[in-house]
Formats: sequence, structure tokens, C-alpha cells
Amino acid sequence: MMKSSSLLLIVLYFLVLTSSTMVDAHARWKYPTPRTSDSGLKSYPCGGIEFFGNGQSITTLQPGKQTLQFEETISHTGAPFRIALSIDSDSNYDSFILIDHIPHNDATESSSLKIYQYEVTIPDIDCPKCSLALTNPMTDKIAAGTCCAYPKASSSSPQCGSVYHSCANIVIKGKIPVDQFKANYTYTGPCGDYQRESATWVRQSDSSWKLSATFTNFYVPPTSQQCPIFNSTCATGSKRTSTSTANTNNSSSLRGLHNVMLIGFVVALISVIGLF
Ligand SMILES: [Cu+2]
Repeated sequence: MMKSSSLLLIVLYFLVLTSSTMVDAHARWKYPTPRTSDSGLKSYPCGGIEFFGNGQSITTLQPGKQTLQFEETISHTGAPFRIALSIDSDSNYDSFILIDHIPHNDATESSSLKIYQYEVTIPDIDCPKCSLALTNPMTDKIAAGTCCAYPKASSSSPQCGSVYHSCANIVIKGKIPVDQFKANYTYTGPCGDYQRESATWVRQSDSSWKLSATFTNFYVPPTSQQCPIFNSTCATGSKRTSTSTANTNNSSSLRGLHNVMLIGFVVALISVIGLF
């Protein structure tokens, strides 16, 4: 028969484990409003959060250049961002990349949130059910100067092992029918494997950060931050095909925990057990 104190400990263990998982967090959309405020979603493409699910926010965006915002809840040095569009489902983000290789802002933030603003060209489509995915590979978890690829391994890099996702339901009030857009879209910005990619960002009056670099259409990382598989003007070569074998990262609570938090917790648990 298990002692009641042991049972209490086990219950406490799972309570703390659950709350730590919720605290463990990384990046999410701010504008447009994400499907969920959870910033610790590890599975591709949207952390398992249903497309246009009940009770979720839907943001209407006009076509053309729009300033979007996303936020980091825990800063990960050099971890870049990607923004991609999906039409009518969560299945085609890799065909409709809007911006890839947005560099990380390594500046130390005084508050717990670091807010990024970024100008993105929203396509001129008539889309009553679209979605924007923010993808954030944790390149701080691989050795400096090495690369990883996502959502699939490339011919020279393994798949990024730890990646965070956030999706927002959007309506785009443009003119081009979605079928026509799907047949003709070509992404011409940078693409390829990821490494630690950082740049200087400038604090704005609303306390968000804006990339300091000036560029036309797309920011391209400096050569020193480009992997062997990298193209600054991707064009048609970037069209990755099916996402059917995409990463299905196990999002179990343990994997989401920061190592430090886990070690701290284990130490605390052992100390508590020692008291009984
Ligand atoms: Cu994190």
C-alpha cells in the first residue's frame, strides 16, 4: 500500500510538471491574433491546434505591405523565423512561403516579452480561410556554425530538432481567386538551411523592435550566416513539394521543458523526498 505522503508527492510532481510546460515558451504571433496564446508548440505546422477551430480569433488582412507582429516569450540567440501562408487547410505552407530567414534579435529585453514587427507583403488573393504560420527553429541548440533544415532534412543538414510554431487564422480581402494564386505563386526571397542568424534590431516607440537593415523586398543574411544549402533569391528552386513527411515532433511535456527547469525541478523533488 502506497503511503499517502508518497501519493501526494506524485500528484505534486505532475502538477508542477504541467505548469512548467505551460510556462515553457518561445515564440508566437501577436498580430494577427494566434489560434492559441501557447508559445511552446513543437509539432509542424501549427502545433496540433485546429485550423479555424471553434472560438479561435480570425483576423482580416488587406493585401499589400502590412506590418505584422510576433513575440518571443523566451529569447533564443540566433534562432531565425519563417512566415508562410496556407490556403483552406494546414497542408501547404511550404508552397507559399512569404518570408524566410528573418534574423533573431539578440538584444537583452527588460520585460519577459520581446516584440518584433516585420513588414510582410500579403498576396492580393480573395481568401476567406487562410492561415499564417510562424516557424522558429532553435538554432541555439545546435553547434555554432552548423546548420539544420526544416521541415525536412536537406542533403547536407539534419532536420532541426527543436522548432516552435504559431498559426493565425486570417481572411484576405484581395482580388485573385485562390486557385489562380496557387498555380502561379513563386517565392523569390532567401531560402535554405538554418543556422544562428542574428541582426541588429531597433527599439520603436511602442517598445517593439524593427530590423535596422534596409533592403528591397527581402532581407538576406550576410554570407557568414548562410549555410552550404542557401539561396538568397530562391525563385522556383525553393518550391518544396509535399509536406506529407513533415516533422511530427513529439510534443510530450518533457521534451518541451528547458533543461535548466528540468534539472532544477529534479533537484527540488529529490530534496522534498529526502524530507519524508
Ligand atoms: Cu524557449
